[in-house]
Amino acid sequence: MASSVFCVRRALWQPSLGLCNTEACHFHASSACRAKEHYKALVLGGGSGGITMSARLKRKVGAENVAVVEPSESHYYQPLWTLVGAGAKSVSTSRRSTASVMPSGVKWIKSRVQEMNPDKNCVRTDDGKEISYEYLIVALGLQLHYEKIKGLPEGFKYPKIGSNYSVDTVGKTWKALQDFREGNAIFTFPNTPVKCAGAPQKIMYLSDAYFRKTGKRPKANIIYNTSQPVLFGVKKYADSLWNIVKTRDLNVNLRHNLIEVRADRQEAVFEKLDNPGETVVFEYEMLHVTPPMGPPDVLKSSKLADEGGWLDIDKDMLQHKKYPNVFGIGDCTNLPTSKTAAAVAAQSAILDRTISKVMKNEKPDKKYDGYTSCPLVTSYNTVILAEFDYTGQPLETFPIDQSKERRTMYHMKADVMPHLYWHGLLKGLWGGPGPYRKIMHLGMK
Ligand code: FAD
Ligand code: UQ1
Repeated sequence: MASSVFCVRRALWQPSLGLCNTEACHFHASSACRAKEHYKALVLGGGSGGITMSARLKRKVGAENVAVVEPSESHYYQPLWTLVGAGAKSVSTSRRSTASVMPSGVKWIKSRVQEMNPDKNCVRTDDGKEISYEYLIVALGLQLHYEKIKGLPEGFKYPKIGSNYSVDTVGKTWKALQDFREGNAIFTFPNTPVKCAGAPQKIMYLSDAYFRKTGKRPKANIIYNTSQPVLFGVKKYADSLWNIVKTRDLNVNLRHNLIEVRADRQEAVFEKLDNPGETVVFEYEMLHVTPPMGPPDVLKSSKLADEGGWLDIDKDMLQHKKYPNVFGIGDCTNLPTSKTAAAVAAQSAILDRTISKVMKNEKPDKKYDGYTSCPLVTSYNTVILAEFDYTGQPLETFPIDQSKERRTMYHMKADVMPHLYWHGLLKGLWGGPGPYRKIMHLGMK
């Protein structure tokens, strides 16, 4: 490992000569991995974190020196899917072509990364291409595992079941809501880390509101079956949510993990995590599934992963713990904070700074505080805006009590955030609300 560090330093001391020009260097990329393509900055994944970082790197090193590996033709603003599942937005408003969000001049490599070889500074794609790099930014997101629930994903071909977590199934949530007649409406939370940990219950509050609006509420028994021991991880917001759950007559079962869906019979099987071996079967008239999630396979099988399979980076600087020319952002990382686009925004500003420093062979100085945010949609016109840091302490932008349901925050979530995403975050111009927080709180205690 010492030789890798040595290499990075040499490359930094002699930027005009390109990467590692001595025989002593272990990762002279072009000879080591026979790559035909080489980039100063290679970004893996063209989702929220990948596009954001490619825009920032373009400003740093020039568009021609940056490439993004991303197989999908479409880029989605996933936070909108909560509202799509509830019929408040159309799925088409969440989509843009990958070509249109790729910063101009940046090379889009339309392939899937199949292997990462950080000892040789090179990756291999599914079409056999080898690409070498000087700096690698890993932004591969996470993988959904519907197949870990018995009966899925094939159960999605039946009605009454949907999932806001995939573009293929989010429309089925709205259909199930509209088709609901009488019975149990069940919402689940798996026994794994998830992205946007509030989303599994946001759709429950929206469903409750929809049933009330359409006169179906007296015929609906609304149930939230979560693997978690709590309703939400931060007490301030959990207290507000428990209040809502009580006043709206919603039933919460903690430590209930979905293990099987019998979609032909409209039955869902849960294991009780506190009583090993015990299962319970619920009939449903509507089922919203939040699938188990995990790190991407390609990452899990690489040297870049920690023991859990997530990208092993320093929680302050976002630099890989063993490979100093590798960095990470977003859902694929092992940062101990809640996985959201809001977190990606805050991380992008820090990572930008860290990479600048490393490129100049200086010590990174700015630290990521774990900032993340979850706009908890509690009806068709209210949101509780949860914002917090690594310590689980609220880190609120606005000088008001954000644990209260507010119409202004719904407007921010539904109408303002999409613009901030497409025109601010993805252009590398929005690094989270941190700088504005101080101004907002001026004069406050
Ligand atoms: P992604 O944006 O998922 O991007 C990963 C990219 O990697 C994808 O484009 C994928 O195609 C690509 N990829 C995967 N494998 C490979 C491979 N082998 N080779 C090359 N490319 C690959 N966040 C909020 O801040 N607020 C919210 O209200 C909110 N609500 C949400 C609601 C829902 C229903 C969902 C699903 C998410 C929500 N999020 C929310 C979370 C947010 O969308 C994610 O945290 C964010 O998109 C993470 O960005 P990322 O770049 O890490 O991953
Ligand atoms: C945010 O920065 C962000 O990324 C663009 C989101 O993702 C969609 C969010 O949901 C939120 C809440 C933030 C934080 C921004 C403000 C103004 C509080």
